[in-house]
Amino acid sequence: MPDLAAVSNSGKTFDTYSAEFTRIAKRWSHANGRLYSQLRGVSVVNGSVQDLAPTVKAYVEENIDLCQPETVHICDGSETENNSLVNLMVQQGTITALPKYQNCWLARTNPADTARVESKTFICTENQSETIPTPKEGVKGALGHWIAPTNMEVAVKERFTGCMRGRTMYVIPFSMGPVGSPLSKIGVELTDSAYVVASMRIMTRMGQAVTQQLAKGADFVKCLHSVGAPANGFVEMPSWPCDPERTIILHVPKNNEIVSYGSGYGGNSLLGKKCFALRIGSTIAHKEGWLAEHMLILGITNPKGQKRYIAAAFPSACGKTNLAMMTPSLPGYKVECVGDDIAWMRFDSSGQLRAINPENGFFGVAPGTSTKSNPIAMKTIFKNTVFTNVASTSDGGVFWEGMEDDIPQGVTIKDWKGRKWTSESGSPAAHPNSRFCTPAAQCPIIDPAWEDPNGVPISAILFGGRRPAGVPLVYEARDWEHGVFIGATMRSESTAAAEHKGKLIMHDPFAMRPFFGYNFCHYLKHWLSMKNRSERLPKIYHVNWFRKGANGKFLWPGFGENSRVLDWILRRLDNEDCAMETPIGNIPKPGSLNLTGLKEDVNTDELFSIPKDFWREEVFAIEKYFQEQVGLELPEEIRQQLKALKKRVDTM
Ligand code: OXD
Ligand code: MN
Repeated sequence: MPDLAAVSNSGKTFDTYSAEFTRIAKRWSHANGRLYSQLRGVSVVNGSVQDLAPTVKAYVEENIDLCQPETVHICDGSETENNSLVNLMVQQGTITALPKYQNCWLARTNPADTARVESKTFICTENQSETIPTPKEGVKGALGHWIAPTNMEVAVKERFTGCMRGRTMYVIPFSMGPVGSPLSKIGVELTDSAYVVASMRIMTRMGQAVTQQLAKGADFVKCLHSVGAPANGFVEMPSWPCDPERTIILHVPKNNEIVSYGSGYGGNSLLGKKCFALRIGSTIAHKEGWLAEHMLILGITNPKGQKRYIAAAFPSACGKTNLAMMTPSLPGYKVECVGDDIAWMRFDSSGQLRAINPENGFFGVAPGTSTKSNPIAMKTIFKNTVFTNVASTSDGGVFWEGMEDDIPQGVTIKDWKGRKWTSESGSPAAHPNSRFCTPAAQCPIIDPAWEDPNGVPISAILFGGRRPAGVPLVYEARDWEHGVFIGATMRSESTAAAEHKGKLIMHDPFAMRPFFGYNFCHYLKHWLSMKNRSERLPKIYHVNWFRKGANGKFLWPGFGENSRVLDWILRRLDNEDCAMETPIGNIPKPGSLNLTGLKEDVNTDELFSIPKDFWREEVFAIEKYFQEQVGLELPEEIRQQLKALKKRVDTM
């Protein structure tokens, strides 16, 4: 409430007092028994303006002026708030109930808005070289996109002016990481999408507790988001307004600021995830001396009861969620999940690398998730979950490729566009990038320390990708520098997580190619510099579950059997003499990978072979990539690593 006493004590006449009172009374009204106020003349329909820190209030006001919403809703993160947003979305046709499960919802997006749009994602810095290395003349840069500040200003004005007219601006205070942890960071997202609010409530710690941290003066990352419609024109699908033609995702590291327009989908709109936790996060980490990475974090306990934590970077849709929730096939092993997508890691004062999962939920790729591939995910996702672009079943449930065995007889299916679907339809039932958005705390194997404010101690880092040919199941880096080189030279088959078509083998250094917040070469130097921070650096490995044999079939069964690879890694961490040197790194000595009880025959010779021709081409591809994308900026240590690999491969 405004301070009326201050008004009455200000020595004004009764008339001015009464006029002022009327003005204040107009600004404040009672509705549903709650006090509502205004900001910049716009009604605040939920939450209290007085709870907002002055810096947050100023940020909201500035964007009210720009976006011109009809109302403002300050999110408190409560269940009541969530229920009313869910009701609103049901009325608008954005989501429908899935009565087969408890509190689960299905959203269908505009088919033009189904994935991250890497081509429309930019980092804004004064100089291009802060954002991306300078590619060779005539070559298109593939390590991010730069935008100049003046161009960004024009792009924002053009798109955001009046974009929320007639609608509500939601103010979402959120924390990446447990509220109050020294490793966590705060953000405030302004959005015109109720779907985004409901999803951010799952994916982040959101609402009142964060507002309180902000009131204590905590810094925050500014996140502005609009679906861009209907105020800006014709909407083809009113239940999922968006503006795909003009979608743009902008990041300003200097101001810790994110601006996203035109898409309501996933990483484009849930700004805590890729935009904050990775792109802006990596720039903050660079400044502050830590690492913000596209990595899962898992805890693994061996049969002796010894527990270790591992972080692993795989490109999008390459099985991070499956590994993070693995059910080990090796007896006596236990895996527990800390996170499935992002790790924030820093060395503590004793030189131990510690990691937190900054997220609060899983935004997992649905197709391929099944009782066989990931039974733990299947036990996690059927309550309190928002599914997007999966298929629906006549008994009020969901379906996607991989769930064939879970569909009762007689049940019919509608595909992600709502059309009748059968296995003969000739198109997938669920969109290949369809997702479940589900609270992490529901995971039956969530690690007891997953919210430890100090993070969990990391013993090993894994890099990996989908490599159908030439790359063995596992190899170990010779040392930290070699490990950084392995991360820098990661390649993987493209997936549906972004807008790429076809199955290309793409360079995806550190699985961060779409998520670097600053120049890749500076990022490499930052990783290399970590070796000066500790004498207890984690060991680094490369894994590949996806190698195919001459018959075109996978050589390795994957999933729970990957525990055999983790077992070998853990034994290496215990300095067991179970590795042998090869030109690319150390692989298991023959017979040292525990294959006892494996149900199918595995051709280990083929699985671990290192074909000279393949590796010559690999070295050539890496050399070309560095020459074209990075040129002289490539750190000397990486250049030397490449030279040494080439020599080792040539003399194979
Ligand atoms: C994701 C991605 O959504 O990497 O996690 O695309
Ligand atoms: Mn990801």
